[in-house]
Amino acid sequence: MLLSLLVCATFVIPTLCASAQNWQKRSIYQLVTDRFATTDGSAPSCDTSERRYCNGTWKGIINKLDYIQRMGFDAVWISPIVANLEGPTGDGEAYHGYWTVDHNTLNAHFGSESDLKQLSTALHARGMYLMIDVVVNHMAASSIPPNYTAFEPFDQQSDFHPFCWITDYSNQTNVEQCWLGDQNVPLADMDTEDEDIVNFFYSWIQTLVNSYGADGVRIDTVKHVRKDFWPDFAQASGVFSLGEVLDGDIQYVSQYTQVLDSILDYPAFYPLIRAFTNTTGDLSQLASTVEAEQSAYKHGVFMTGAFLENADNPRFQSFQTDQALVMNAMTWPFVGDGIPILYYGQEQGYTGGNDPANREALWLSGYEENKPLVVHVRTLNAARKAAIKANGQFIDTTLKFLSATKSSLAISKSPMLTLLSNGGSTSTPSWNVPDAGYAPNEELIDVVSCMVINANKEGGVSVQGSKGMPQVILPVSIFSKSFCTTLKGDASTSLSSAQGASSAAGPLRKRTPSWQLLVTLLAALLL
Ligand code: ABC
Ligand code: CA
Repeated sequence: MLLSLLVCATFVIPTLCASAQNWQKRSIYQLVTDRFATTDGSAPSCDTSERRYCNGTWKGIINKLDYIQRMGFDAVWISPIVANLEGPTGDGEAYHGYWTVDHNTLNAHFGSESDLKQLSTALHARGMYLMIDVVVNHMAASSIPPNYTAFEPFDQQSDFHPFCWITDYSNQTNVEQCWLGDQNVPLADMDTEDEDIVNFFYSWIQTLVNSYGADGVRIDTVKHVRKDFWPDFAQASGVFSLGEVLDGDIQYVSQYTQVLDSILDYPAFYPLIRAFTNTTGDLSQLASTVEAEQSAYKHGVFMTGAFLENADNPRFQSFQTDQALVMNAMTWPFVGDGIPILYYGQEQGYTGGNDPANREALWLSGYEENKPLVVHVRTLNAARKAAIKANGQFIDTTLKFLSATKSSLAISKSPMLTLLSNGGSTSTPSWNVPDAGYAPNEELIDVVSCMVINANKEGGVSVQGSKGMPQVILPVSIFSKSFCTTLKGDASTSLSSAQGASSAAGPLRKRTPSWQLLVTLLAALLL
């Protein structure tokens, strides 16, 4: 682990001193600050194609933490926080936050220093973690050559690699030392070989994390900076690091598992999308990719951040809106070995395609909490927490594919058995999993449908799916039927009988669904 508890003790803002292991038990909600919530709760129009600021703020996030927490998330990844290029460019405004011009000042569009500190404090008060997104690789300009004097603190041309576009991704020197961006917004590539610059960034990240009480850092453009820059950077941050290595190649990505705590699971992302985008997709390719990752990455169980959507790729529903396929695909990040990450808006069924269309304002959804996908996310988070609580080894035991065909997967991560298929909502998939590992005749529940089923005499599972839906199966002893139906928003059952939540509050009366109780219940599962 790169984590240092000593640094943690010196934080200006009290943190939860999150270890990498603690992060692994978490579930992350990723949001674009400008698009998540406004300070006063208003819902201004926000045309993504205009690429302008839409007025989301850190205060706005504070006011909507209930919404995030009620889905069962216990960590929030916010978009980059420092001052960016101002004004319109040929590529729009810097509402996403990745166009740094001043490392030492916050982006005033999102609020004040005090607002960001309050966000951190509010998260910690709920036992939730804050992950900040940081960019080291480049600073953004609006011309070539850039007006270097606009940059802070690096205002000399010599602070940057000489201008050249990245043109050859097979040439690592080109990837590391040439520039990203385009003619409109060239991303001037920092000279991360220069000792002063390196030292600046090591001390900068320590100060940034300490000042705002961050519990983790998501690191941008990791593959664009030499690998040996990163271990000391991660160490200096003093917190958990999650790197973005945007590449589908396992061998390539695996090199970075040596230098950071975790990386985003891009190698599984591409086969995941292909598997569920239509009924002809191949689920066995997803399985073989994951098996290859398990053997290629450090320690075999190296941590990844598992995701279906993010700010750089078209949303899943821009390809496919069949809800059975959507729900199968959405299930994946929550039932595997990685830390589940959900990109805001996915739960509201957003359908935006390529950047900038995939950065819709969430306030336009009304933050509706009874939609099927919100319920699905709440269920998946609760199922994962119940499994973690029931099996002390859940996090450290790698998943196994008990069967993998083109159209179906049976994934075992004890005590959870997940059955996925890509036949779509008109299909009735069936699974026969003889070696599921349950006790003979054990009473089980599919937490997606809340149907109770029984293992057979050998502890195997034979079930038929309905309407192409995924099944996430747990023993009833850790996830009761009444708990399951409560999660769906059905208030007609009593919470008090929910196993796995025996210390939760008393019965919930008919037609009085209490989110407070549900939160208590989810919190009980967390502990
Ligand atoms: C803006 C506009 C876009 C326009 C673009 C040219 O300019 O909004 O509409 O298309 C930020 C903003 C973006 C902005 C960019 C550039 O800056 O968010 O809106 O785009 O100004 C990170 C962040 C990302 C951020 C930046 C920049 C970096 O997550 O949000 O973007 O700070 C590369 C980097 C990666 C970076 C990504 C945007 O570009 O490596 O870190 N993301 C190949 C390459 C990748 C490359 C990718 C996309 O193409 O290998 O390195 O990512 O260009 C797989 C292969 C992969 C392959 C993919 C496409 O296919 O295995 O290797 O990736 O099968
Ligand atoms: Ca670089």
